[in-house]
Amino acid sequence: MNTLFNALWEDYIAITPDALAIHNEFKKLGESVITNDHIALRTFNDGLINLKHIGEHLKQFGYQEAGEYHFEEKKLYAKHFAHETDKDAPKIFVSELLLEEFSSELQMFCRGLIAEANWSIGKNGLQLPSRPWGKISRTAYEKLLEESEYAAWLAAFGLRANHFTVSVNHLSNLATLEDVNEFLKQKNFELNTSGGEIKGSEEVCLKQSSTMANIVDWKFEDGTYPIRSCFYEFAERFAMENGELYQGFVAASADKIFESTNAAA
Ligand code: OOG
Ligand code: NI
Repeated sequence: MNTLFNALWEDYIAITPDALAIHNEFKKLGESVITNDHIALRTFNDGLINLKHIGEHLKQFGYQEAGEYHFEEKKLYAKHFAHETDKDAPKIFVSELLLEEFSSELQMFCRGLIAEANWSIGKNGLQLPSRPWGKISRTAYEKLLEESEYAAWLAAFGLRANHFTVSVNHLSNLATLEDVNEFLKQKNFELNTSGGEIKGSEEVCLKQSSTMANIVDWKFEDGTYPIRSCFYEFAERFAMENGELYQGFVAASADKIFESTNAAA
């Protein structure tokens, strides 16, 4: 399991300089261990990369299904997976794009990528992280953006950690999510303000915030262009009536977190 998270982290920080910079700022504050609440993956609802197959792949690392979520407007379905025995292991949030709800043009394009993925997975098995298809063109990316920011991101980046999430409960020098946000703003990191800087509340037992994804130079079939890559998230969990910390997600908040990769205005 640690090998999986190490590989995902290395791949993630290579294209998310803000995450590494914030991680290092926390270390400077005296946080010796930074605990991850969860990471997230994105995929299409078809072929060997669909949510069901990813879920099966995660079983070998000791993960099992622990909750499901619907996002009607964004046309997504998601599940989260939790480790069977290790309570401190990061949860894994996996969403998939509901292809049949989009134009036939988008479907045709994405099913082409899925065909490439099926071929590569048939040969080498499912790898995380990976983009089991080739570079797309800038025109294809722009076309996808018109219908779904998520589809454009997924086609460009593939199966990789879309974000890591710091567990605020485990920090010793910043007590609340509000403190974390103040600290980040002081250091000039850009926060996602969709739905407010803080998504969720103590009532729903989960408060979350995130940076806006970094803008990185990304290689397309026809050249290199700056686009938003990945973001860093911060989560503070609260106790339920039975006294235990809530371990699920909140769809209304997640809906806004997805927008952390939206194209720069
Ligand atoms: C996932 C967004 C949802 C959360 O913590 O609610 C999420 C994504 O952007 O792929 O991570
Ligand atoms: Ni998240």
